[in-house]
Amino acid sequence: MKMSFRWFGEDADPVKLQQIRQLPGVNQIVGTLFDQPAGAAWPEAEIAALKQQVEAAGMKLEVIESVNIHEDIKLGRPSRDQYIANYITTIKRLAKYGIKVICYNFMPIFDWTRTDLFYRLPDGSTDLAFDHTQVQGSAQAMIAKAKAAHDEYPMPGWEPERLDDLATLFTAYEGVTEADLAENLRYFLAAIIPTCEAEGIKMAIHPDDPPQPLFGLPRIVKNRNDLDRIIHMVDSPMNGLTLCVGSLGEDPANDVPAIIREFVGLDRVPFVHARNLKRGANGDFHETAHASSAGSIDMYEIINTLTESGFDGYIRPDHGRMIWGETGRAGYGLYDRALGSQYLNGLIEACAKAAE
Ligand code: CS2
Ligand code: MN
Repeated sequence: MKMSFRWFGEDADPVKLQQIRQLPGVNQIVGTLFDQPAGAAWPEAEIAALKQQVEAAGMKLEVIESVNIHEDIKLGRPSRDQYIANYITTIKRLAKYGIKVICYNFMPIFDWTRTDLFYRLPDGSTDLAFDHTQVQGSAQAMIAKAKAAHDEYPMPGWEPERLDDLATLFTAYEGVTEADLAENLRYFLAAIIPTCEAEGIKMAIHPDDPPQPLFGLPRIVKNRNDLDRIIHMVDSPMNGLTLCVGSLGEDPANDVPAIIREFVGLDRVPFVHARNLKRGANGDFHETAHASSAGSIDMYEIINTLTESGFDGYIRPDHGRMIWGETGRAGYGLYDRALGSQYLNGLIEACAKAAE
């Protein structure tokens, strides 16, 4: 397994490459061009510069997270073909600079959704949390509520400057069913996978987070059956999954070790996100430190199952707590993800040696 660390770029990330470089056994950066809007063809010069920065710091750049999907592709609008053409251009340019895996998601309107970015844990640290009672009601009611509130920290995706766009987007999704969204994903994959095959790039779709429908929007990457449907939409080793332990694990009905065994066994998992969380009732949860003892997920079982299944792809710690007074991007500070990387490396070494 190749231990990696997500980094948002020199301007967007308070964490420095030189700091990541000092983590033992972390040799891979999961990079992105943070400023590129969904639908853009990524400029080659910026890809080249990112690669150069990472290599100058003594690490490798082989995974990109994320190349975001334009809403017109998810909605199946006629204009999607132009955005798909741009996506293909981006794939070719990334391949030219040695990228092997692209992590992406197919969630309408929002990426991950949390109701609290500063949930306080008993040890005084903070982490991300989800409380279903705060996301009840229609999209219209949610928008009205968000407009009336003057929160210092609105829910991610519900920032005041985005609310008018949100209303338009929600209208566009009226009547779009799960079957429609799945068909639009299939159309996208059918268009891009031949290029991925030619260029040697694996696509790795990220699960919906949380893995349940929200605000009446369709969700199609929630559980084992969804993943099974996706890998068969276009039956190619380049059409793969990001196995996000935390996202899938938020639903107690998901048997994450069984999902690992099945899809790693099929060689469809190029990328793993490893994090822990504590589940509450009704789909509620808060995130925790990575250790098994901190949350509901047995991380030893996760790493041991990956080892037994022969997983040799990229893995990274996922969201971390904010500890030791660190400020910055919630979920993506240095300290707790650094601890997570070392804990995971310990489990990986122990499981590998036990299997020898
Ligand atoms: C990530 C996602 O921060 C996170 O939760 O796992 O934002 C992920 O990068 C995207 O969904 C992938 O497109
Ligand atoms: Mn994830």
